[in-house]
Amino acid sequence: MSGLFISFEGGEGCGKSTQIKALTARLEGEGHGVFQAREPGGTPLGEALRQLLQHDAAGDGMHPEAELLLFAAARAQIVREKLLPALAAGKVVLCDRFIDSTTVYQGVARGLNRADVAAVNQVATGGLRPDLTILIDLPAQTGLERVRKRGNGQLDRMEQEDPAFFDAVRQGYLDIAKADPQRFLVLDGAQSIETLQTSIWNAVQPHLA
Ligand code: Z5A
Repeated sequence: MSGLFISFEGGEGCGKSTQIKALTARLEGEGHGVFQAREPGGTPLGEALRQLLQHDAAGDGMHPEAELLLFAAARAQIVREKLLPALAAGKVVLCDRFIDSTTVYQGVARGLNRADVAAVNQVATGGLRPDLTILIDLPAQTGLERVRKRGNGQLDRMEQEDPAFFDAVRQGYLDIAKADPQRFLVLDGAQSIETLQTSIWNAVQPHLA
């Protein structure tokens, strides 16, 4: 595998998509091939699972264990169908959410057994791990307000969780980042879009050498 794998993590509305777009433009401007992905989604199967996880009535009353396995199924597909081929072709893969979302949302916030979540992540990825993970940290309320302002007022299934759930997500991310400082770059998402762009570029550049 010769490409570079960068994942973006954080709570709702923290600015991942905005930064992925800016980083893609910069990388492509410098002649790098880029492959953008988002989770759940990015393949026909993954997009169908996304719809089921977030919106379809068939997902009402979904048990946390079922949710875990559906996110994992979407990941198993995108890893093999898209990410591994892109990395093999030498591309920079920018992924909006990856294994850490599962660790934090299903493991920490939903309270599923952490060893089980890690085992499911392992099956889904076949061991693929990001070279760099950019965690954009933001108070949950600020991110949710951004999403509400941006959107059509309709919240998906997870966006309707109570504030304690999102506070647990934020703390969960900070805890796993602290435990793996080699892989994680933690940024304050309340900074301007441009300041964040500069910090991300400074962190990515050494990996391109
Ligand atoms: N999930 C899970 O539970 N388990 C898993 O394994 C996986 C996912 C993979 C996916 O949500 C949901 O699935 C997510 C976790 C769960 N649920 N929750 N809650 P999604 O894909 O629909 O959305 P998201 O990833 O949570 O976030 P998002 O809505 O795509 O937001 P974002 O990409 O982080 O932010 P943005 O779109 O770049 O910015 C949001 C707005 O803020 C926008 O209007 C920007 O212009 C503005 N913005 C961006 N940056 C700034 C700064 N720096 N200042 C001010 N305003 C800004």
